[in-house]
Parts: sequence; C-alpha cells; structure tokens
Amino acid sequence: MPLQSHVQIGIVGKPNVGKSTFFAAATMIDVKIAPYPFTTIEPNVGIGYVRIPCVCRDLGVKDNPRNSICIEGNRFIPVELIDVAGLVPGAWQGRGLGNQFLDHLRRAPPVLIHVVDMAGATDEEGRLVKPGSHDPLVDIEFLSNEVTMWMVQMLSKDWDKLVRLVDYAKKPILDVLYDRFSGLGITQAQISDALTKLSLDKKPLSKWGGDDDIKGFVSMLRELSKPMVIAANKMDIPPKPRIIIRGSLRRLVVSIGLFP
Ligand SMILES: Nc1nc2c(ncn2[C@@H]2O[C@H](COP(=O)(O)OP(=O)(O)OP(=O)(O)O)[C@@H](O)[C@H]2O)c(=O)[nH]1
Ligand SMILES: [Mg+2]
Repeated sequence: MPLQSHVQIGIVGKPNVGKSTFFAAATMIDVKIAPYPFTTIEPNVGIGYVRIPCVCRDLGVKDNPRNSICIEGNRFIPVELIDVAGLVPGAWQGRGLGNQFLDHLRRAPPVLIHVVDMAGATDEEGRLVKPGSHDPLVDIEFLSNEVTMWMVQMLSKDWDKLVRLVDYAKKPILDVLYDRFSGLGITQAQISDALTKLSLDKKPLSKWGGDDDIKGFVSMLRELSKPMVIAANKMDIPPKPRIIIRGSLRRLVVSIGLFP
C-alpha cells in the first residue's frame, strides 16, 4: 500500500515524448503508452519515491518513519506524480486538449517535470518525424510560454475590474492578485516577490504598460511558483542526440541570459 504524499509533481510536455513512460517507470503503475500523440487523455496519478540518504546513518540510530520508508540507510520519500495529456502550441487558446489539459495543472503541482524529446524525433504536435529534424529548444520555450499565456488569460480577462478594485476602491493589490491565482497554489509571498523584482509593486494597475507588464509579471510569477525541471528523454535514439543537445543547451543558456 503506497504512502500518502503532500508533494505533487506534474509531468508535462508536448504529446508523444515519453511522459507516461516516465510515470510508469517511477510509479510502477501500468498505464497506456503508445507511439502517437494523445495516448493519455485523463491524467494518471500515482506515487513515486525520491531516494535520499537517511539521517539514521549519521545519527547511528534505528528509525521507524511513518511518512516515508527507510531501507538500509536510504530514505524513500513519497511524491505524488501526475501525468497529464500532451500540450500543443496554442493550448491556452483551446487547441488540442487545450484548457482541459491546463486545468489538470490546477491540481496545483508546485513543481513540473518537463519531458523533452531530445532526439528531435517528434514535431511540435508530437507526430513522429526524422530524428534530429525538430529542435528540442523550441519545445522547452513553447511549454513555458503556454503556461504563461494561460495564466495571463486568467489575469487579463477582466482587467478593467481589477484596475477599479486596486486603483479606485483601494483594495490591496496583493489581495486582488492572490484572489486571482490562489487556485493555482500560488502564495502571496510569490506574488509580492514577482511585483518587487519587476518594480511593479508601486505602479498603479492603470499605468501598467499593457501586455508587456502583464506578461512580464506573470512570466516572473510562473518561474517563482512553478519551477520546471527538464527531463531530457529519448537519448538513445540515433543519430546523435548529444550534438543536438549541445547546440540546444548553448542557445537555451544564451536565451535565458546566463552568459553574454
Ligand atoms: N526510444 C525511446 N522511446 C521512448 C522513450 N521514452 C518513451 N518512448 C516511446 O515514445 C512513445 C510515446 O511514449 P508515451 O510515454 O506514451 O508518451 P507521452 O508523452 O505520454 O504521450 P501522450 O500521452 O500521447 O502525450 C512510446 O512508443 C514509448 O515507448 C525513450 O527514452 N527512448
Ligand atoms: Mg501519455
């Protein structure tokens, strides 16, 4: 009987990249896996375990944990994994399974594992193509953008009302934004952080520079509240995923501005 977990991780990515394969390997649950897009429609949910060295070794004691398992000095921490349907470009506008997919993320996993086909053997909608013909960097950027645009939509759909509440009815901006995003498991501290980092905390909403400020704020909030780990998958497929990866990573590093 698996243990209960309070930590949730969403497994996300475009269709046919190996999300369910990863889920099945991590949870040992037999789910449908197939070489075409949209094999998964309803999310698969299960428990996997993160292995870390247990403190019982350092302390020289024998332990009996209730919320995890200790086996020979290794602690197995239960984590709830959610394997959702693949996301295609334009999902935030309803393409593919669109909002239905994004709504599964509302179950609020604070951490996302983005499974990427590093062999470049699937196009942007997950159809099989010649290995090496699709750039994985495009997928890395598109997924962040889809989640951001989905959140932008939540914020901007009745923007005038928010402006009236904050600028004229003098409701604290933090409360108003928190109301809008709390369903996604986002905290007031994260909202406050994003506002401060972009110097938007003192700027009246009516003066926000249209889409740029809104998108900039949401993008920062997404980075702070939904950290994404990239799982480079399909590394075994020839010709030379490593060369693709090296090229992609170099451009990724440049695009997020780590190096000049
Ligand atoms: N060669 C190779 N094939 C893989 C790997 N991981 C998954 N696959 C194959 O890729 C195909 C798609 O795998 P799935 O796990 O169903 O992919 P998915 O991302 O869940 O797909 P959707 O549910 O349609 O979004 C299957 O044929 C898998 O066997 C890998 O690391 N290497
Ligand atoms: Mg799947």
